[in-house]
Amino acid sequence: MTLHQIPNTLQIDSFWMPFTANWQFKSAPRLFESAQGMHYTTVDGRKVIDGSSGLWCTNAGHGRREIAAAVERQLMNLDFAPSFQMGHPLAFEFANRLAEIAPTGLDRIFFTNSGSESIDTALKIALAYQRAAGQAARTRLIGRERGYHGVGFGGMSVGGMVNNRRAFATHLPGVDHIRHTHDLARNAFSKDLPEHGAELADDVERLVALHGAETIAAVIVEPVPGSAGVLPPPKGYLQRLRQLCDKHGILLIFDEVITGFGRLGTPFAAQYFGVTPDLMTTAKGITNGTVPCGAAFASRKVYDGLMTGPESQIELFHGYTYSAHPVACAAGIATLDIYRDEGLLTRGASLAGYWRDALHQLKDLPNVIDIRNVGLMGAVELAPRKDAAGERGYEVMVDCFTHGLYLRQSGDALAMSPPLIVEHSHIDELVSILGDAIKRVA
Ligand code: PXG
Ligand code: PLP
Repeated sequence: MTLHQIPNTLQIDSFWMPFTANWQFKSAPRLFESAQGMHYTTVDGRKVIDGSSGLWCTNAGHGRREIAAAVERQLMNLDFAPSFQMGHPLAFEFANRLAEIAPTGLDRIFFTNSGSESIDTALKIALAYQRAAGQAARTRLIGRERGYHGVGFGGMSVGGMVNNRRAFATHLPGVDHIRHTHDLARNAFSKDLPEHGAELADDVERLVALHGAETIAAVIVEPVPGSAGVLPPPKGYLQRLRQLCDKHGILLIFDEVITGFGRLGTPFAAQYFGVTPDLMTTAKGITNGTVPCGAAFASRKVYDGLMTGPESQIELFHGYTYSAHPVACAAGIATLDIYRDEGLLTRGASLAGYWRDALHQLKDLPNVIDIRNVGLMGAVELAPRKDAAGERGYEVMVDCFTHGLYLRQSGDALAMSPPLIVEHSHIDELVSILGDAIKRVA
């Protein structure tokens, strides 16, 4: 089989692919068939190193037998159990295990099936909490430009990536956005956190002046925006955001769907930055990407604020058929066992320096206008071609795939975050393939 050729028995028309140029893809499909450890194998039998942990989710690497075994055991023992007015022990055990690694005090856990659902859940909890606290006028939700919070109407509305919003005219009312922090003029080629831009958090004051603090329920940000191309926050920015939210009685939500489960060398980014939000959204790495699952973490203040009784009252009219699905709980507990036994939630801390130095070696290659890193996340940004933004990035992504590296492209930025089992030799391999691709595409 030649490169990119697909089995001629495979019909590819019916699957409407998500976030994909379907027409372009189907004319030259890129198909994975299996995966083990740090590598995928394509349908034409080539090994491809996984530079982006699948879609930022396979934090413990691929093909983990312990998770597969736990899933099989669970399916045979209790395949489904309702979590509405019923329960099963594994859900409580999984929540307790998550609470053990959570940022201080964020130990009340609501299960979902994805990041998008976790965002919807956290936004709805924030609104319900404010209302229960006698602040029913606090209905506004504030996001940030360039933010990605999934694709539900809530997440889309607070999100700030223009292409994800444009075609869908109806957004939640009363949403506004603070400015993003990406500032190439001042911060290009920063190592770890950029020096400039903590004052951009003061944009919260602008929206408070415009709308009135008494109308704002919550601010939601990714501690490190991932989909927009890995944008580490300026030093002191998140601390300032926390102070301003406290000053104005606004809940702070961290969307840790990407940054959660060890990506920065701490269990969550909240711990890396020493800033604790009131609510935190997660998914992806919660089951090592194996079984769909997500969770919204809430502080005691938020949870207790909604537990007002009477005893027979349902406190939150919200939940999914598959909230705390037994198979997801089994996969999640097996995943947390691996993270604990292999020290993966902190392993990134010892690799971050090597990762940073390796990425920044690409600084002088053609068209490279920025390199960013924090923890085990990183991105290389290329200058856009005239009138063809994203084209160069796409070509580099395809060239990398052809030469054995899978990574994510966001416009002209190539975004990476390898599984946390990565070794120095893998980082060398990844950076070498990416560097050659950048030179070839030029
Ligand atoms: N919040 C954040 C911060 C995310 O990164 C979501 C919410 C939504 O999660 P679900 O599970 O509903 O997809 C995400 C998802 C990429 C890429 O490479 C990023 C995501 C998903 C797919 C691709 O940019 N992030
Ligand atoms: N649509 C219908 C008709 C339903 O009955 C349900 C759940 O019972 C849903 C949507 C929501 O599905 P889920 O709980 O899987 O999000």
